[in-house]
Amino acid sequence: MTGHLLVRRPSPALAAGELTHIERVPADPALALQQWQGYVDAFASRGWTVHEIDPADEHPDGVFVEDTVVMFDDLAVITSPGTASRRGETATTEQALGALPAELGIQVSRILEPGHLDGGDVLKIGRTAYVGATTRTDAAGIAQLAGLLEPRGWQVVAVPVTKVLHLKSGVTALPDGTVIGYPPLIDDTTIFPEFLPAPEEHGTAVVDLGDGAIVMSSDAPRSAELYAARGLDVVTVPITEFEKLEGCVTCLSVRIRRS
Ligand code: CIR
Repeated sequence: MTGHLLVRRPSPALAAGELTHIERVPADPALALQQWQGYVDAFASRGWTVHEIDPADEHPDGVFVEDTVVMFDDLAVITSPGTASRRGETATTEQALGALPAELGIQVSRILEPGHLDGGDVLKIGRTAYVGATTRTDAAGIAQLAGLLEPRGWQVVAVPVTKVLHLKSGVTALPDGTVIGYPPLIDDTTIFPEFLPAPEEHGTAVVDLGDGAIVMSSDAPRSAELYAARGLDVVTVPITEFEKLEGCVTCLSVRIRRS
């Protein structure tokens, strides 16, 4: 199973992006562009159709498109970013969704001010959406999301997150639904029915590439071995310049699946 991939090339101003939990280390925009291309190629070479959202160079964090829209089946929920510098990113994401093939049947809803929600706070497992309560995502944003999803058969579970930027900075899920995370950065691992500790901080973020493959950071070799030992085809990509900005493999794209 592959699908359509929404991405946005990194801004030359990437190094000025927001930082909440880590110290600033200068990011190199030229290396970031090269790493971004490698990330996109990992999907394209496995059959994903890549769609570029218009550049938003005035937004240093614009490359982290996951924060601007979350897909639930055919429903695209345009978010309401929790930090002012990122609020202008959603309009171009919505335009890009409008340009996708009509046969995908995508409907669009929006989280509205004064509620806030960043896509990086939403972890989908089966028909459950775990939503991080963070500095970016507030109770009003979570309530609006629940109002959109519960009538569509989804369960929304709020998760306290205090040690990392977004819920998915600390945990993501393997294709079989097992939640993986680095315990020192997680408030409460018992929320998740199946939890597997990752041995490295940068080993907690994976994206399902389809057909038993995942993509993850190359900065977590022990975690990569752990997932490979579970029978997964593990593709690693260097994303150091995005990690300097509290980004990870999930943040750099939005996946729209087709079976
Ligand atoms: C920010 O603070 O918004 C960016 N520097 C990093 C966003 C990372 N996005 C994500 O985890 N989904």
